[in-house]
Amino acid sequence: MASLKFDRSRAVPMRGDGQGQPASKTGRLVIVSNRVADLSKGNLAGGLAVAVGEALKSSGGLWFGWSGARSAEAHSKGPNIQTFGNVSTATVDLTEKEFEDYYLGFSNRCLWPLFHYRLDLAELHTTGQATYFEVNKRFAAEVAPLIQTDDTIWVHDYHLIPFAAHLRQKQVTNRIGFFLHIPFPAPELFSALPHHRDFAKTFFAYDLVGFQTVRDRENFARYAEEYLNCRRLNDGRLRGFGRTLRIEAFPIGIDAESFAAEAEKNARAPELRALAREVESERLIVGVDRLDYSKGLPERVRAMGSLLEKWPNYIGKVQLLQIAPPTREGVQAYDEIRSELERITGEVNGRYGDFVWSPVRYVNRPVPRAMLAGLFRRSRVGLVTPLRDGMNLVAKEYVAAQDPADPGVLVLSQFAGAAEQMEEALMVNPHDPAETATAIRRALEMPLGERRARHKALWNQIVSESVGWWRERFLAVLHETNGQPATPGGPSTRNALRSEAVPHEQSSDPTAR
Ligand code: ADQ
Repeated sequence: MASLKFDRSRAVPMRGDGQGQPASKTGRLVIVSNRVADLSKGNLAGGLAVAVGEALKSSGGLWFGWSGARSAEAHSKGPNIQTFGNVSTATVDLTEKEFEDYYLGFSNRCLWPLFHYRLDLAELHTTGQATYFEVNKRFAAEVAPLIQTDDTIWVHDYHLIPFAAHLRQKQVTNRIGFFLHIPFPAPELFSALPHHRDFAKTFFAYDLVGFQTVRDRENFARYAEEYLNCRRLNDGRLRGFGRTLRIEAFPIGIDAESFAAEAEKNARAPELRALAREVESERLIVGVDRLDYSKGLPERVRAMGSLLEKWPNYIGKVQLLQIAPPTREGVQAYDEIRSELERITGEVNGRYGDFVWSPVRYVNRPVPRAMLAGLFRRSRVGLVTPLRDGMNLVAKEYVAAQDPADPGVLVLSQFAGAAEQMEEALMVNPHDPAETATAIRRALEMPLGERRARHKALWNQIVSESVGWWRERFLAVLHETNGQPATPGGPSTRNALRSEAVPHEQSSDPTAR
């Protein structure tokens, strides 16, 4: 088994200039993702929009995905195409049933928990799996006529895993890459998914599959070898279903310099000055997450309780400001995590708080990005303790926002993908509140020299492995894959995916579910 540490040399393309320039720059870029950013807004804020927006602008291209709207005419309308300079967006609606079964159902009630190691929460028998495949098929049919011969196609995330298999059925032979933003679980967990082999073999319609971490890549490779009878080649690629699939770890990054500038500009915002009057900066601990059960929020509040129990000198002095806006409302597990967080917060505040101070301040709504940057800079501790996370960009943003002369300290879960790169953070097991409490204390008391040294190492890491580095590496590696033709010269992808028997069970057409 390969080492589970992120190996920088492997993420570098075999050819290319090593500076992040694609080895052979050809044609447009086509991005396919569940949601599409609104390009009419000049400034793209955060997430995938920033990550791929630049690449789209430089090569020209198309961004295809769900409009965010639900309508009864979703199937008859065709894509809504809008053009902004050399970039177009093409969006389609979902029907109510598709929204319920493809988005809330199979994607978010089954795949999300399963891929985050939460077999207990995964609704494995959801009827949504068939609709998930149908939506992928319809999306592929809607985008196929818009694709040009020399386009490079880059598909994102767990909503769209079988997308390329459907596109290949439309005789699309372009290079197609896929990036999984969330973890890929241990094979023993993944194999609990009904029809997992039919589902997993659709990965082989891609030329390149990118994961956040080496651990995720190796989980997938082990699954493919053990459950799909694929062969691992000496260079790490996987051979199966008549195709050769390159798999790599591409840890996603941020634009650290621009986030740092934002933090510096906003650290003295009036709202934050008011906060500073109540809690001294050197006693402020921050957490910023979507309110998701993968983020370890109740465990984090328990750790605050543990800190105050063990070191009562902090009572009345430190505060955790936890910003956690609601997400995926309508999925029961999210309602439950919200109630649990509110109950535990009430418990800890009730036990340790008084008239003028409470240990946990909880804000249940989104906060503008600029304000978050300023808040990170004004705090002493960044608490990023997910139970499982593909990467976790908040960890990187927290480091980017710090004043290098007087930086705060990052406390990071060993189960965040970011832990593979950010070794100078204080690493914790988020399931152990006592261990997290000890790390919080260490962060609060850390001498300036150690804070600076840790921050410097982390800053260098996030600047060199930025979002631009991630994007260019992915595209450079994708460009150097052979773009295996689906027609003469090799077995057709369509036939390979259809007819090559999966030895363990009766193979059905994965794209016809
Ligand atoms: P997420 O699970 O959404 O992303 P994360 O990586 O932390 O998690 O990104 C969240 C982004 O939203 C950050 O840029 C953060 O600043 C912003 N954000 C969070 N809370 C906010 C709030 N209250 N108000 C405003 N903005 C807020 C998925 C995977 C991650 C992976 C990313 C990118 O789950 O593991 O790192 O995709 O690949």
